Amino acid sequence: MAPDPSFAPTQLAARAAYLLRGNDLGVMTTAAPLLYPHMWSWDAAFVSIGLAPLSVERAVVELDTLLSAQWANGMIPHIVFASGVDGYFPGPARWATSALAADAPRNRHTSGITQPPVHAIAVQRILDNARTRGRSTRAVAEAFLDRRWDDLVRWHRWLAEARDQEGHGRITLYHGWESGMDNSPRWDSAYANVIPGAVPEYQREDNKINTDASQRPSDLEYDRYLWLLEEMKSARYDDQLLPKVMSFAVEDVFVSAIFSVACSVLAEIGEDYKRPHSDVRDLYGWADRFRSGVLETTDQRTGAAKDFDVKADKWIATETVAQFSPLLCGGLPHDKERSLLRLLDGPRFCGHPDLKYSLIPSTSPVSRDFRSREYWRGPIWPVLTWLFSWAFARRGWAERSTSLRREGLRQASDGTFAEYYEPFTGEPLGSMQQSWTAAAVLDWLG
Ligand code: 9WN
Repeated sequence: MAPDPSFAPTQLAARAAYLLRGNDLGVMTTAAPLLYPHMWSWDAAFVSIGLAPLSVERAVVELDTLLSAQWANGMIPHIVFASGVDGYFPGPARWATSALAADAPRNRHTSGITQPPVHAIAVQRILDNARTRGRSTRAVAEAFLDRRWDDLVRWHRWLAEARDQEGHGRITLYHGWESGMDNSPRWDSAYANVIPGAVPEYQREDNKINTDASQRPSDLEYDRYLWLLEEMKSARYDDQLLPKVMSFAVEDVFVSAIFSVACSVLAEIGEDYKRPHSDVRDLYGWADRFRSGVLETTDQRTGAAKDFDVKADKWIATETVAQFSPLLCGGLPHDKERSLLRLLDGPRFCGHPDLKYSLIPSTSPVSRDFRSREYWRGPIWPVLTWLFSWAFARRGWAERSTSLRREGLRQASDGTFAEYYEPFTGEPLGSMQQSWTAAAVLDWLG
């Protein structure tokens, strides 16, 4: 058998840069060339992190494009559609946001849901990169912050208000796609209560591009995804009506932890760049509220976090990466945090003896929900590796951060820039040439 190809760091970085260039449509980078030919919200944030070491100017353009599609209520939509590009379903006609939603932008086509709020992290990485450059590049980054500060705060305010109407300190999602982990076992019980009504006829595009059915969600899952769109459309995407009409509503602990840390990051930027005190105060307030919301979900013994099914009024405990949410935002008492780190290092996750790389699988290999190749039910996502390695560095855990980076780079050295990887064999799965995988590599190697 031929040995696996393995690219040296400089070659790998060059290929990653070349990939992002290839996926660049001008002012937006597609999430992937075939499977995802538009701009996705959290993908765009990660893409700008990868672009920053190459060109701060281009990284800023990416976030500007995304923010120019922000809704009037403050929501950053999960997809900004590239003009005149087909090949993804559901597209603009199915979402019909321009026609139905009072808050949707008039000059751009977007979806009607949101995605995890990692954008402040991207802004911080852009500013970090800019500080190492000359004056004109620093000025570009600072002008971006001047131009977009209010939009970024509006985005966070919308999450804190419209998506936590009860003040639990946890973000409510009305669609599994909003979690970014579409068909994770985390959502199985909540989806079981989504009974699709008359879903208008549709044709999937994703399974024409990725023809291996074991790697993508099933048709029944798609019926449910599409039914939720019909429910949202019946409420004209109105924030106040969604809690009443939606048959899927969950408090996502992972998104809540990301939100908490993103609020802290944005508040720190606000302090450094002398933004209004009231904004900084609100941001720190949300960081605390959502950190408490995350901590409230944790298991007494292990420190593992849970999601909450709002419709069924019950906690959802699954053996997935979401258990480790408190490690992102911090705040666990010392002994509980040590237990959670032991769980992370142990045989149920990174220490599983059969893993090819010591990385965090999306679902624990020992869970009965585990599927080694199936979307969000087992494979390893490089972008999540990046997120944890960034968070661990922020927490001051240099060794842990370096170890994730090292293993993440070993996994990515096959040069496919796959969307996700089979945990035992390291086989690249899903879309190849995925932009955020290249971005993670560029940040690691930058
Ligand atoms: C639906 C683009 C996106 C990611 C998500 C990932 C997948 C879309 C899909 O691709 O979701 O939004 O069609 O499967 O789950 O995290 O942002 O890369």
